Amino acid sequence: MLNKVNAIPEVDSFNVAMDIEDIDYLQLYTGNAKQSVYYLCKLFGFRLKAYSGLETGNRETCSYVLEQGDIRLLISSAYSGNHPISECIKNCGEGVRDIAFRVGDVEKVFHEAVLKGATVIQEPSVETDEFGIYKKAVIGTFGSTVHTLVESKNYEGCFAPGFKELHDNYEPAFTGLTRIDHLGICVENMRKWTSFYEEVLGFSFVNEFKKGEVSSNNSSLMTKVVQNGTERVKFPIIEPAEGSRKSQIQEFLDYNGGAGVQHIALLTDNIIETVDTLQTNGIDFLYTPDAYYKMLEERIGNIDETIEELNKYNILADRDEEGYLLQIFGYPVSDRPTLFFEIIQRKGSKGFGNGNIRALFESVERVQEQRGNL
Ligand code: TYF
Ligand code: FE
Repeated sequence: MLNKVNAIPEVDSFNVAMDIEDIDYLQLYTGNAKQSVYYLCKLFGFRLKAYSGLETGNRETCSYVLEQGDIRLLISSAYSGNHPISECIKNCGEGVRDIAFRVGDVEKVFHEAVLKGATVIQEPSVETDEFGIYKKAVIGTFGSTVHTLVESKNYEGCFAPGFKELHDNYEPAFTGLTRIDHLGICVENMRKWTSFYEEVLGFSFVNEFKKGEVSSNNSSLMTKVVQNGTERVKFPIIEPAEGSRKSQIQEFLDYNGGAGVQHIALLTDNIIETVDTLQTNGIDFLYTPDAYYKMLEERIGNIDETIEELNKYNILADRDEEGYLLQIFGYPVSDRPTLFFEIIQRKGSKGFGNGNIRALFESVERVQEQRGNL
């Protein structure tokens, strides 16, 4: 009876997984936000929308809001070495530290998640300015990653209170990236974190690949995909499995100082045009040997693209009962072999290209050999 003020009525009928609508933004911590913004705009075709920093009265951190299609990135740096952002970069390097969810009701999602065992990082708060009401709360997840819960349905500003509208004049080439398809998450313990998303946030389980099903001759992984109620948030949770060599999953964990977002998979409606533009802009993708394409026709059957064009661009293809998908993997975006981008186009398939893991691991092993990380 003592905590009556905090009691949330009708919590039982509240569906957390449905109230989490989508990823609102991904926040990346970087040592030099200004230059990361330049890279993401010029090479990947993002556009600058908003800014917070010294010029807007923010004495602690600077953040740039980048957008493309439904994708929103928040690129942040700190002005001092003892700020948590600087500490985080020291330990984990540059990467995704916040997967913010757009929710219908912050208080309800927060209380439900905390009731089921989520760590509290920041209690629900309300900020108001001339553009409306912005509510948020923060809970912890794998590694040093967090989920900010954002309720902005009554907010009309460019991003959040404290941000001012700011535009770039980079005029990047159109790359055609439309939304975040999924985030590949590397963890030490797959069961622990799939259970977290299932139990704490009500996510459901999509599919699973065990050790040996997805491996090269030398390295291996286990993965299980979880998704939210609207099926807009999809997380393949990946754990390294024993192999004779260090897998790229273990390499990620070593250099990231533990669990984290390993790849951001971005969706396009035309992967050939997207990859062509990204390559012209100067982005390198993993190489796939010709032998892969010799066997591809048999594996993939009839597709709209020619094997020759896929081969030319190093694009991988995979088929399941519902259709096929095309995907390609980039190199890590910073010097530590951690975060990278995947580009993906779906033609019916709702899978994640597990038929390509062998080819992928073999390409990565060639690069790992150069890094001395086998
Ligand atoms: O997200 C996925 O599951 C696929 C496959 O290091 C994958 O993109 C898994 C692990 C990995 C790279 C890709
Ligand atoms: Fe992926």
